Amino acid sequence: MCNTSTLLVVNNSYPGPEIRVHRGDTVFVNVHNRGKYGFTIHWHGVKQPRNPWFDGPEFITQCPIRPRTNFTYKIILSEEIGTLWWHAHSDWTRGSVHGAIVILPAENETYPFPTPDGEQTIILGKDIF
Ligand SMILES: [Cu+2]
Repeated sequence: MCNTSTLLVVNNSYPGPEIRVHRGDTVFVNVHNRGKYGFTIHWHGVKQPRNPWFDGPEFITQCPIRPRTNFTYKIILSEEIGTLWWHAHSDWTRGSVHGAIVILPAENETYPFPTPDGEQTIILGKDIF
């Protein structure tokens, strides 16, 4: 038996848009909440030294972004490299609001492994932490 469900997503995309940056970058992401519920975004695996107010856990480091408002995250990358991910961090919203953060080497660096022949996109599963 089939049924249809409505999901909260980012930019009509599931998973949400990929953020592609370089190691050591500072990234600004302006989140416009056009949904019906408040939520936050967590940048999973990004250490953000001395920058906890943009880490995203709801009611711990920030209040939810209310419907019809926006919030600009300042994401400070340090030693991270490779693929991390971002996801909503408020109750059930984390089930559908997520996407990849691809962190390439800095402009003056090479990969810490042989240069890949290509890339493959893998859709994240249901195990969300
Ligand atoms: Cu997380």
